[in-house]
Amino acid sequence: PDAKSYVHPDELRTAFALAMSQMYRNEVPLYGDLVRIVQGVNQNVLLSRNSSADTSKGTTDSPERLSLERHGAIRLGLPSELRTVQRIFAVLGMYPVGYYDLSVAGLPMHATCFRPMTSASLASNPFRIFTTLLRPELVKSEDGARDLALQLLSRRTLFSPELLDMLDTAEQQQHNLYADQAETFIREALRTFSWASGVAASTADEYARLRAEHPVLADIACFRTAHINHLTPRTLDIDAVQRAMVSEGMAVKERIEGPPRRRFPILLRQTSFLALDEPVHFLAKNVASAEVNESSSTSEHVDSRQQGLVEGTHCARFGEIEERGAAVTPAGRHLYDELLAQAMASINACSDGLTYDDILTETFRDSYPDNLSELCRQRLIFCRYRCTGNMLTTMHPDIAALLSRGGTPSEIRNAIDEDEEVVMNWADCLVDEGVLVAEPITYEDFLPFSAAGIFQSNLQKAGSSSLAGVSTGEKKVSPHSGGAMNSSLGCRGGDQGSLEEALGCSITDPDVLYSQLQKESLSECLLELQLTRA
Ligand code: OOG
Ligand code: NI
Repeated sequence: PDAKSYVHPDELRTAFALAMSQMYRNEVPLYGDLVRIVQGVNQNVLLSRNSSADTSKGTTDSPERLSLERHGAIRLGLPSELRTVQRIFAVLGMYPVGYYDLSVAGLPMHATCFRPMTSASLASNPFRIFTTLLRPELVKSEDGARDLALQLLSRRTLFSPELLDMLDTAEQQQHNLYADQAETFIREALRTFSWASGVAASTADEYARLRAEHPVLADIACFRTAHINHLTPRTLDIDAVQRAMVSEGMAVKERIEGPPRRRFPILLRQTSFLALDEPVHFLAKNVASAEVNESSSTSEHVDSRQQGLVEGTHCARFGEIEERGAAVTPAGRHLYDELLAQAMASINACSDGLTYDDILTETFRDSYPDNLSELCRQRLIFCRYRCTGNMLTTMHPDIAALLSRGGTPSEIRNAIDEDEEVVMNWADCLVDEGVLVAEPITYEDFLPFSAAGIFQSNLQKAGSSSLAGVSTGEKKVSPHSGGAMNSSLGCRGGDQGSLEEALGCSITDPDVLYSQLQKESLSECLLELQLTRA
């Protein structure tokens, strides 16, 4: 019938994200509480913003986007798993953006973020999944933990046959699905990311061996699913949500990751409630030895022979909140990284009772501009430009020359590429004259040191002794080096090439996307001004 048409990937992503949120709420009820708190705080902030008509505070994202907005995280063990996950997310309009080397923080993994890339898709639903892949070569493993992990991983199947069928179908239909297919796809994809009642794929003993090597190894290799380990709603005031979480009695991570609280938010600030101890059912019998003893080849065959399960616990799943500010340029990022390092050096040298957050606030106050016009003028943030409707009085000769090079949008964009600084300076003038307004572009990505801080506060139980570097009170510990939960891992540097090989496609550089958005908005303004002048 001709009523049959494809579901738009943006719609599919929204349906998937809502279903995932519902699933996680059922699995981790505390996440439901978190969503409720965040919605309350966001409503208050929006009310007070409307009444003061204040648009200088950063995000101009719609309230609709805000209420839908969240990110999740999964941890994968094998390149082949990542390849299929990449295919799943492509159907949802999510593509790998950004490379995150987590070895800088002592974690044997690297990551990318699957997210929408166009401004229209981001506005419709920016749902993202931070996806890490184990780097077995970074696990020291003198006692065979690495081999055990790989053995366990080689035995599991994350994807149901129905899901794989649906992926083939979607790819035959240029990454599209009809409504009935979409329903199957979402149901089966969610299965991949569910907790699956905590039935482990290993024995308690195997789990203990991996955990002793590195807690993340056990979390990745001992389960049957690529369970999401948190879902993160976006808030407009993370400090208010943090206070509300504490007053509701949640065990909350001690400090907020990312930049300090500012009048004009940049990048990303994050905090979480700590991971919960959850019941796990371990296999009673070692699958490998069962295979040897009974020469059974399929794991299903072995599973059906499991006589009872052994009860245990696993601590990894948590709830996180985030506050998003402006995307910064490479120069803005460089300054951010530098000030972070400076604050860290100061806390280690400091002895007069200041907390890391005090020092961070102070370090940024003196050196990182905290208002829109200075941030723009110093080219520290990416902006989207709009015409206000005020007439252009004089055309700058350089711009006139630039416009004379062509009249189509793509010709103008090329001209901007060649003469970006001229156009940016001109944009500054027009903003001053009230012909253009600049709005910050929301940061859609992640921060590797923050991610490491979140990881480390959740991989071990609160108060656990080897948890390095996430405590505000502790002064001689670097808050971000994270450091070796296990001393075996040195800093080996990233390996984007091998992550891309696993993905089967290249990773997009987020700065390229932000810069494109900025230039597109400028070229649209140029065209509009030229037309209204003529
Ligand atoms: C991922 C942690 C990173 C974030 O928001 O920075 C992350 C994980 O724990 O698997 O989600
Ligand atoms: Ni997160």
